[in-house]
Amino acid sequence: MKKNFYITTPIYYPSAHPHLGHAYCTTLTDIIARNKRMRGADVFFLTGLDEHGEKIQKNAEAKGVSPQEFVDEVAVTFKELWNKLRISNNDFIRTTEKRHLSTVQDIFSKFVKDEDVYLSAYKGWYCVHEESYWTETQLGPDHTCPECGRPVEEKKEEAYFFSCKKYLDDLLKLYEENPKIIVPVGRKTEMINNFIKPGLNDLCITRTSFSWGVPIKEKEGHVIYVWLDALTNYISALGYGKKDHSLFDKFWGEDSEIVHIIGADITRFHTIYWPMFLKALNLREPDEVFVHGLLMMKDGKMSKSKGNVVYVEPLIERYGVDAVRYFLGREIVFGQDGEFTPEGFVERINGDLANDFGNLLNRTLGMIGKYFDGVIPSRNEADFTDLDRDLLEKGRVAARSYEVLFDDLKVTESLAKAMELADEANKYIQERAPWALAKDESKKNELANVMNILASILFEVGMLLSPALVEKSEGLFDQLGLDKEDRTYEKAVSLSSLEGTKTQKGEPLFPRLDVVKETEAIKEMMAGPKEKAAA
Ligand code: ME8
Repeated sequence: MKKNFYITTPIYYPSAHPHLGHAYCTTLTDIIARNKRMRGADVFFLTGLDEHGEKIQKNAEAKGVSPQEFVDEVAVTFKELWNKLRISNNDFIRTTEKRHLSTVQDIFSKFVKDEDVYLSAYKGWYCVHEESYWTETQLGPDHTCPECGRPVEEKKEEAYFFSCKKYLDDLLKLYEENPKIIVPVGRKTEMINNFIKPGLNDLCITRTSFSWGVPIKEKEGHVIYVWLDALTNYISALGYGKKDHSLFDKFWGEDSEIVHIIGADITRFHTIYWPMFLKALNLREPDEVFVHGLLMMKDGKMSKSKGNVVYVEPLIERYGVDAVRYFLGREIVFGQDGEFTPEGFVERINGDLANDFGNLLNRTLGMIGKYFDGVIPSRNEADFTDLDRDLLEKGRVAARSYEVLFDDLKVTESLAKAMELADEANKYIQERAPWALAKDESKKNELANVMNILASILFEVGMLLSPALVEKSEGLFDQLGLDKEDRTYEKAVSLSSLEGTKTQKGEPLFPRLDVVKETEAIKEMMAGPKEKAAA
């Protein structure tokens, strides 16, 4: 693990209230950022909004407000949601900010000077919704957008183009040399087969038919076409090209690990054009572009335009932020598409959090209370049995696998690993049967060992889950009676003895949900008037 770690989400379009799909990407990125911080990395986590473009301009017109007023209003809803979800981003970039705008203009000017761009005319099939031009061969049936299925329109206008041909060899070399540049690898094959093999066209990077964008200095009437504007956020936020570029030097330098987390819908822009722009700027590429899957509903991708979105606020209100965060991290394998269902949500919370995790906590603290007046007893290795040694060893192995999995961005598997350890500890309770040991005075030492080991394992499980369970992990540490300064990753995974600590058994952290009632409640949220639910 490198010391400096830079991680980003896509910058979302503030075209409407954010939904669970946006929350999915931001939460997963947050879980990774928190994991790396907890393990000692110096992390910079960026998210933000992509505020220009024809779609935003049209939405604002429809609402009778200026585009700036429109995005200002929606920006608040994104920021509020990230607060509610306890997102720990270090910065929030908006592409209408001056710090970003001037960087985009400077980059375009450099491209002009270096002859990376040229003026021409663009003729093609354009999808207003996706803000993408498509070639004839890429179109869906009856001239529809291959991404969203809407009809496309034929357009011709004067435009600047970025010369992709100039950087194609570099891109292919990058694909060869860095297997992580597109993860999962299947997405790379898609890029090669769908876009590169058919012949990569140069990329249109200015437009003249709408005005809501970054104006270029070189020619009246041209604004930067969204993707050059949007992708630049990853470096403008760090101060690239500015007087104070210390953050840029630190987090875009060779000593930094750079990871972009994106959804499958925007892979092309991040893994073809972005590396080319960076090459043209003589800048290093990211280490990894991780493509997560999409949250689907029974009728397809969750999206505002399909009218099937699930809003996050009512879920947080009813089940708490950690239930939502844990569900998102654990239920849908990071990197694959997944379906949101009310049943899946309730089962996941009950099965993992109320049963496995909650039971371990309640039983352990209950027994420490009953047998040792709530004070964690000491351990005596001379009286260890194989089962004791075995559980401690499993705890050590779990921490190591968890780290390897996390560094591979296998977030779902890492959380599952932590939960497996909770399962092991529950099994251990059954096998060691402390209630039987308690009846035998000669087994007092063994009973103390069991309780001591369980407390250490519980501490570890809580720590491993803490990037997802940001509030309840603290609740668990409170109940274990740990001082604030002792709540460190190193201490937790060292599994050292917590003897003498006074535990404070409290309310169950995750009460069991009534399956029928809660499934209905979530269905109600999904069916209810959407705007009201989101308000
Ligand atoms: O594409 N499931 O913005 P956007 C999972 N501004 N993730 C989803 C999702 C779903 N149903 N719906 C959206 C843009 N997302 C550009 C990005 S980046 C330089 C510019 C997430 O508002 C997913 O991460 O359409 C997807 O890539 C992103 O939101 C797209 O957000």
